[in-house]
Amino acid sequence: MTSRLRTGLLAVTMLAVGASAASAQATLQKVRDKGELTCGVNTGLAGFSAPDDKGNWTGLDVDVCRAVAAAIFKDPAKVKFVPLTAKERFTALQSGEIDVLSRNTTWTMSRDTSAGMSFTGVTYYDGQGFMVKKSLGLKSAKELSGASVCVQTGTTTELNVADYFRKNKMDYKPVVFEKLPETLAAYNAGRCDVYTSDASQLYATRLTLGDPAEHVVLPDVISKEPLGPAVRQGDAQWGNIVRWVFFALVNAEELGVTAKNIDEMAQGQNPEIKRLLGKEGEFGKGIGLDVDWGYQAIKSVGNYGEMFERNVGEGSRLKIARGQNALWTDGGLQYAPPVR
Ligand SMILES: N[C@@H](CCC(=O)N[C@@H](CS)C(=O)NCC(=O)O)C(=O)O
Repeated sequence: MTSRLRTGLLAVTMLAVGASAASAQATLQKVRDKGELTCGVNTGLAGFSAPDDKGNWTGLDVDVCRAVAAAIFKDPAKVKFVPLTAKERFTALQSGEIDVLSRNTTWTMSRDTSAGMSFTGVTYYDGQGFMVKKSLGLKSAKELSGASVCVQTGTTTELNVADYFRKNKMDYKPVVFEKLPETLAAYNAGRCDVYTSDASQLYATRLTLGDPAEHVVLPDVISKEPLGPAVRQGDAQWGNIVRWVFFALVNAEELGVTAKNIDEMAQGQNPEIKRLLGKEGEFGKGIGLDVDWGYQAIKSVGNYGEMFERNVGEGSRLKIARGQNALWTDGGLQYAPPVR
């Protein structure tokens, strides 16, 4: 190779690297140019993301995106929701079809390191469980040897169930589907003995079965399913926006800031609250947003506890206890680094 050719090649390579680094940093700009955030969500899972008959989306995963939109646009309505199946979700993020994936997705090492995406936090600590018909009279998952198990493909659920039965030296027959309605219909029609998924989803989907009281969730929790939002790898600023918006919601709960009292709290003297709400310091700068990024997020969806209760807790049909999702100060796992 001549040295001119080599210099030329080097220049081309540097250009390409420069271009990809620039585009990698561009998600915030892209979102601003579109005038809305494109958010990948579940096709319909009560409490997490579900559209009503007018096409309004609600749920914990939905609120995460609304909070991000509010931090950017000062308007939680500037979000386009894209419903995705378990199998479709990662391609949608990798291809740029969505800006953030907020769809009951478990943070695992392979997804975080080898699938072109990065997780930004844990919005719901979950674990995998089993649901069976009450009439079977089962008390524990250990009694499931020989069972046929309805499960959705492209999920950690499918992998965990294989581990669980192997570890316990039990046989099972997987009955695998791509979509949730098919999986549930199969379970309901008796094509399998067991339906397995993240425990939160067992409670959500049980409500959609003919008579919920005919089904029981077994007490066994067989895995760790830390669910959280993910962004494309390589855009650190964008990852920081999604990460810190969620941290702001958790910090707000810890500091007693709610959607209702936020204006009053912003006038108070607590320096931690002043920083969180943009009354002191310029913490939005590092993420390319205005000083009131945290204020806007909290004002629009409430703090994490409010979001939890409204969507999946006492204020919802699901009535899930805070459990591991309580704040660390209440014996739970939710803990956010400080704004300072
Ligand atoms: N958290 C697990 C499971 C997520 C998942 O997709 N679960 C299914 C079973 S309920 C689901 O949400 N399906 C809804 C759909 O595909 O529309 C993962 O990230 O792999």
